[in-house]
Amino acid sequence: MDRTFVACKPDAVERGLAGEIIARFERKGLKLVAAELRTIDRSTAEKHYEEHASKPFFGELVDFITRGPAMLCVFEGPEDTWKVVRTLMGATNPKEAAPGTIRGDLGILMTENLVHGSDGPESAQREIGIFFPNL
Ligand code: IDP
Ligand code: MG
Repeated sequence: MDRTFVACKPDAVERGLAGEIIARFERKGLKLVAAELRTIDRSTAEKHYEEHASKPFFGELVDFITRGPAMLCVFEGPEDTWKVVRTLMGATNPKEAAPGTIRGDLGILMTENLVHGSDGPESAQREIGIFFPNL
């Protein structure tokens, strides 16, 4: 089985949408194998998003992801689980995300786009290791 990392971001938890988001992945056929409601600390957030460290929005992104509890999850499926998750998430900018996707149905702002999913098998392994080192 193949695993990936998902986070229902603080905006999703604030709006009471963590259950809705998790349910969409479950209905697709993915299995929830780990979950924890946790406020991510700043150094963990900076490590998680290190690929964006040089971007102008990095500070704002770290402020956002650490502003309150996020629902951190690991999902498992038969293959390419990261890709299945990304398809259900929709485009990064919710204004461009297709209807039927999480971001397309539930969000408007790029800075409050509800959900994170690893973008490949290597980042899935890396991010599971950051957030669930004992898994
Ligand atoms: P992804 O979440 O779809 O993988 P990334 O390009 O990895 O998108 O960006 C990480 C997160 O950074 C996005 O989900 C979004 O919250 C934020 N972000 C990306 N681009 C911008 C931007 O241009 N302005 C503000 N925030 C951004
Ligand atoms: Mg990304």
